[in-house]
Amino acid sequence: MISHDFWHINVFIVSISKVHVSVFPHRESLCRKQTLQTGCSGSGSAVLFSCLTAIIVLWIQFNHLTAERDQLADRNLHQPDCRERPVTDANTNLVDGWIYFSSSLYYISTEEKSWTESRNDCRKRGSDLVIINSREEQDFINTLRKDQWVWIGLSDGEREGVWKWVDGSELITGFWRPGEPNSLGEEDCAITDISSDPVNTWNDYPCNRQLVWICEMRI
Ligand SMILES: [Ca+2]
Ligand SMILES: [Ca+2]
Ligand SMILES: [Ca+2]
Repeated sequence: MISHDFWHINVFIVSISKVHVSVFPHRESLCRKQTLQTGCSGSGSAVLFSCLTAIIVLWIQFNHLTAERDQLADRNLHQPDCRERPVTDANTNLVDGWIYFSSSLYYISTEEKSWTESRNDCRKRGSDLVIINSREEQDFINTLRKDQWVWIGLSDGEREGVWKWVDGSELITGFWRPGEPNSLGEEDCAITDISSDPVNTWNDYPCNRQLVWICEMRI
C-alpha cells in the first residue's frame, strides 16, 4: 500500500517539477536542486512524510512562481512598446529639426527660397508646405517663426482670388491681415507676416521672393 502511494506521489512530484521548470526555464537548475533536496527518501511512514513535505514545498513554490509570472506579464502589458512608438516624439526627428505639435511635425528652414522652391524642399523631406487648419495651429506657427516672414502652403496661382492649400482643398476661413489679400501687382502666394494683430497675420505676396518656409508632415 505504501509503495503504491509512494509511486503516485513521485509521479505527482515529477509533474509539478515539470510545470515548475516550464514557468521559469532559467530557474531549471535551481528547481532541480530544490527538488532533489526536498524529494522522497527513507522508508515506510518516514517515506510518506518526506514525500508529503516535498509536495507541500513544491506546491507553495509553484503558486509563488505562477503569481510572479502573472505580475511580470501584467507589467509588460502596460509597458510602451518602443517598436510601436510613433515618430511624433522620436528624438531623431527633433535632432533633424522637426518639431511636434498636435499630430504633425514641422520644419522651419534656415535658408530662403521662392514659394515653389520652398515647396519642393518640403516634398523632398516627405512633407509639404504647412496647411493651417485651426486657430491653435495659427498660434503655433506664429510662435515657431519668431517674427520672420514665412511661406505657408496657400496660393491663388491657379485662379485669381480662389485660395487653395497645397493639398488641393479650398480655403474656407483664414487669418488675413486687415486689407489682405490685396493682390498688389502679382501676389499669388501666402505668407504669415509681421502684424500688430497677433492672430491675423496672412498676406498675399509675390511668389518669387526669397523667404523662409515651414513644412508640415501629418502623422
Ligand atoms: Ca495643418
Ligand atoms: Ca493673387
Ligand atoms: Ca498682399
